Amino acid sequence: MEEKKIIFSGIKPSGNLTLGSYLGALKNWVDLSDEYNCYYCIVDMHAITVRQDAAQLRRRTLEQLAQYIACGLDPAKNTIFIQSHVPAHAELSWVLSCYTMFGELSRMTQFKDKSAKNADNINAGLFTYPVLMAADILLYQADLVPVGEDQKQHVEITRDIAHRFNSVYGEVFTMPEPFIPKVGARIMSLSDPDSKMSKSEQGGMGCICLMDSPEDIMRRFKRAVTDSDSCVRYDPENKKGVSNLMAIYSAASGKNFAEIEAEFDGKGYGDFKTAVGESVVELLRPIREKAEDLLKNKDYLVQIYRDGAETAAKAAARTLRKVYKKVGFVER
Ligand code: AQP
Repeated sequence: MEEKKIIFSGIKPSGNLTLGSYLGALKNWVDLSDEYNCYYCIVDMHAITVRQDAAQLRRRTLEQLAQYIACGLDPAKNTIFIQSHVPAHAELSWVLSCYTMFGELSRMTQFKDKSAKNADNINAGLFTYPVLMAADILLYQADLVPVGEDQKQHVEITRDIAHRFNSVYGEVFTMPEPFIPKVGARIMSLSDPDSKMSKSEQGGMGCICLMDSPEDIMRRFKRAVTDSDSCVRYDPENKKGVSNLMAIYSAASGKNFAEIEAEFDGKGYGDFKTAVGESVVELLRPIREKAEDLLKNKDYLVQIYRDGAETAAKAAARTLRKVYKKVGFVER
């Protein structure tokens, strides 16, 4: 029997998971989990590149695990684990940082964005973030990395690092490919359709979290920024707000853009926003309820992340051993 191809992906517990995290990442993770051997991680080490409150980070990490499972990730089929539980991530990251150029890290869009937003804490970790991400992916010899559009550049630098290492030492790392969903790859803020819906920018009217109440979700959709021409038409250049709502509606309802345009032909934005809001409420309701249930059973969650770390550590150790040997470290 042919061996299953490997997937790695992760999300930082830097805020509560959003509709963007779900449509851009988690939904696809679930779809891919039958066909691939999947490693799905909670990347807590990435989260501390921006200052976090320790108690909140710990709480969010567990909540995120519950939400992964509630979104449909079956722990029996997928390796679900916490990044800091597998030390090989930090170890490989150091080695790879010696094969990554200062210039290439300086070109990363996310570094530029995050350093502008955190001007008082432009730490080295924020700068070397893509190296740790490369280590995450390459440790598991991943073939595919399902991510939203915003993370494509980080998968590309991972390929460059892998290529550089392989050209010195032979085929040590599998070349990973990004896997970007057709719909939902970049969900924008409801209050500012020019910026991405982000976990770390919660609290305003622009962000929908997986655990939000139906009332909050409806209120935010009803206030979503659109435009003044009252026509539901997909035009991401000129009608950013409406096109974002259409992408959300399409992902939540399964309808394509032509069907959505026909459905709201001659109707105002009020009806449209209500329909989008209701479809998201129904999409998220079972996820929220299941996550709330799971969070009542801490022992179960602990068992899942311990088992996950054990499986992940075995796979990671194989790659790390090979890398250490190639670069010339004496065997323990
Ligand atoms: N708005 C989005 N639309 C589509 N996909 C998205 N993703 C995140 N936001 C959207 C995808 O979800 C995964 C989460 O990655 P992450 O948490 O490690 O990094 P991120 O992209 O930096 O996520 P956030 O929510 O913006 O977090 P903060 O605010 O902490 O930086 C990735 O696959 C991402 O593409």
